[in-house]
Amino acid sequence: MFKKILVANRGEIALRIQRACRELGVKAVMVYSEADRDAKYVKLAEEAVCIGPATSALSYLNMPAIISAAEVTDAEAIHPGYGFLSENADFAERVEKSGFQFIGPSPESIRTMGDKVSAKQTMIKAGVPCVPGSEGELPEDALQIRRIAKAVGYPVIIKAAGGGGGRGMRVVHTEAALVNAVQTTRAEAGAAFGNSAVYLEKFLQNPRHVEIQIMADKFRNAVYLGERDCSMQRRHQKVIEEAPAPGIARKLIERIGERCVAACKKLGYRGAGTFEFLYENGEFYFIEMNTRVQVEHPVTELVTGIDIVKTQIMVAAGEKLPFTQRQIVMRGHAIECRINAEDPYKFVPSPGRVTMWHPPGGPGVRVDSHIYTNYLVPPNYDSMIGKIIVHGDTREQALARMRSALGETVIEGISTNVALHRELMVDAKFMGGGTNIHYLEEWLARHKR
Ligand code: MV4
Repeated sequence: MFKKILVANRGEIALRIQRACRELGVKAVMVYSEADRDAKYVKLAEEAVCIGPATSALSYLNMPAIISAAEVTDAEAIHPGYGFLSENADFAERVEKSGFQFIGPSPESIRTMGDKVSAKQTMIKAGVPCVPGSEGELPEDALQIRRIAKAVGYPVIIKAAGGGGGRGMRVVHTEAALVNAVQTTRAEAGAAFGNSAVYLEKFLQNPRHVEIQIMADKFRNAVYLGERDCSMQRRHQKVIEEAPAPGIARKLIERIGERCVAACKKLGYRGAGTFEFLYENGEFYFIEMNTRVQVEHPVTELVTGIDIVKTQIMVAAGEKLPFTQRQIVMRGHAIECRINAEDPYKFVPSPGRVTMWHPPGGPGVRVDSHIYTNYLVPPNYDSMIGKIIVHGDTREQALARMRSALGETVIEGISTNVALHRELMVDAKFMGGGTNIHYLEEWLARHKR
């Protein structure tokens, strides 16, 4: 096991990784920007290094500053968390070339999955079901583009190979609009991602977003840790996640999970990973793979009892996966509410001083947050200030525990979305389970204030 690792992130995930290190007996070096000097995990750290000013580009995205911090503190490995440099293949490569272990997959795996065309081609070859579409990048020729779209059937969606997470996409309903849409998406993609390659898929109108968590070691052992339903989202920002996905047959999850595991083994993938699928009419369609730990990993931890962050560190250190697929048992139901510092109606960020923080507690309640009473939420970063996660024997019990937890939660001094969560937890459709990716935005339109 490593003696010391460097945590190249901030906020709740920095605290989460620090906690995993403490449990493993690994020293954690925290890095921080000038805006995060007073962060809880910095105060709690045995070692912390300032890596630059508040602006992310000069601190949390500053590769030389982070690698230097690892050098001066004698860390052996770097955990990138999520966001920032976590899916940057060049960073992973520079970390390894500097003699550190990157806590994540190989730069090659990150690069393959970062290009959505190569990711999809890899999954098709590995037997993972994908959305029907252009096999690979779209050609230049207008006639050929029309032929592909006609074969797939309208509506279709044009996506940038360099995009992902909802960036660089365009839905096309008619042949008349097709070639123009392809040209526009290409131009935007070239400007935004430095890669003008685009691909085409059948556009699914009312899918759910269901993802499979996998873990793999350096010896081609891989397991899946069940699924998460992340359909409750607004503008591609997830708001509520849960595990398992309501109403999907276990047999089907097992079949898809086994396909994901087979793909990981074929690829020689290591570390944590997430296969994102659209689920519609009883079928799974792969869309993207994330090569990092995800915000919503705690719901999987609660239903499996497995510590995903600890396991990431163990497999990066060269240990074998400490469990087999047969040993993984899913128990009960978990729900996560993301708590954001934002205006509850306009959704604009609401940074500032937290004058009072009273977190919820009790059986089956987990709070992952770095905030404290008197903490100043900086305006420079994502507005998520923490997560409330609950576990129960059934979905109904988890919902009841979440209602109770949200009822206890006090955050004063800033605006948050806690009241929105309270309303959603008593919404009849959400309580029924299985709402699709459009449900939250439709709900918000109905409840306009
Ligand atoms: C799609 C789709 C419908 N059909 N692909 C958006 C984020 C990116 N990961 C992929 N996205 C979508 N791809 C096909 N072929 C609908 C979406 C989509 C979406 C997906 C997951 C969660 C929320 C979403 C919101 C809008 C659109």
